[in-house]
Amino acid sequence: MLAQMIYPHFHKDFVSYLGCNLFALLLLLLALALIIQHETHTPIVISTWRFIEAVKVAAWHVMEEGGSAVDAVVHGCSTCELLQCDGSVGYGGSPDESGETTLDAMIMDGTNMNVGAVGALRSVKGAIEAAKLVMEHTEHTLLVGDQASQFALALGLPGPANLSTAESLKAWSVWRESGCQPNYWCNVVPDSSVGCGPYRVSHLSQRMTDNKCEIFDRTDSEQFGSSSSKAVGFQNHDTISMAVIDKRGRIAAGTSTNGASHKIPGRVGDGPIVGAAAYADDDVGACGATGDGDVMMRFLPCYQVVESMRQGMDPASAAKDAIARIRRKYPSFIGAVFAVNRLGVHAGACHGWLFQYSVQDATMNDVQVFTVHPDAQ
Ligand code: SD4
Repeated sequence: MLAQMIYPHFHKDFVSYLGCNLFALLLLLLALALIIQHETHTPIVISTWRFIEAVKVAAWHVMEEGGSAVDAVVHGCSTCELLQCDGSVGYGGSPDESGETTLDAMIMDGTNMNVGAVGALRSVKGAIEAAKLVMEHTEHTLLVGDQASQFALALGLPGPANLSTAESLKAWSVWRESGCQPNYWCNVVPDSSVGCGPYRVSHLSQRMTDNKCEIFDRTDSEQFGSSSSKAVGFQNHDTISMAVIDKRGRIAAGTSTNGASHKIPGRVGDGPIVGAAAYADDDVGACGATGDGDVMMRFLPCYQVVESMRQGMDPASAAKDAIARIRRKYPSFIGAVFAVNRLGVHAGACHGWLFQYSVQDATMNDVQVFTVHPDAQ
């Protein structure tokens, strides 16, 4: 009132001022929405290697069916388990020293950081399904071995099944005939670099001549040969690690693998270790890894990637940094990671081998494969 007495046009001017500002605000919001829509590539599915079918199945689940990120990861990884992707996912691959195939898997829900995982799973083909049962029906995170199998069977998964195939048994007998080379033993007698076990712990005085574990080589990668002579190498990789962002922005990640060929029975790799082979957080993004799990799990590279992105690193720098941290201590390790932030921006980094990862996002009609060259050092 007072304002109107002093300045008669106050009301009119104020209303038009308000109107103009509201209009500007609406324009701003519209522009912001357009920018965000343009910048986000979600929903998105990313998987290690050229696992086209697995990505398609997961992408269909989130994009066509509007399903959850967790279910998409499980569908995608299950597809690879059934297809025995490149022999290193699912039954019939990576026989251990006794010829048996065992499976590792994990699923992580980045909305509530809930995780289920199984390690050294026997007699059950559906490893990622078993991991999901752990996540959804227990307060535990990781079940292993025979007891994990009993748990999965009791909760309805098909089995018990024989996880060996004619091919895996053949690979095992070829390995036996080659004097059990390569293997994962060191500092034992008889010398594990020339023959089979059973092995015993070698005395300190004998160690001068014993083969050393390559993983102790931190300075000279030439000295003990490269990792490609080990069981995880160029011809033997392909664990599936997958990350999915669904329509609601929920992020999940998971892994399924039969591990490393000729592993010592009982060995559990990085696959079911949270933050090692996969990690997800709705607030930030996700990561998947593949490679020499025995070394990589010591660095939790996927946890590192997600935390680096949380601190502001872009996905490419975060992936490179995680690989560099391992390389500094283990110059001859073989491994790779992919990183994806919550907008669906992705990148990969690798060391010791050429890495490929597969992507389908909301803007793509089909799966695209990205190739990442190893870092220079
Ligand atoms: C493992 N990380 O069990 C797996 C093997 C792998 O590419 O990823 N190979 O160590």
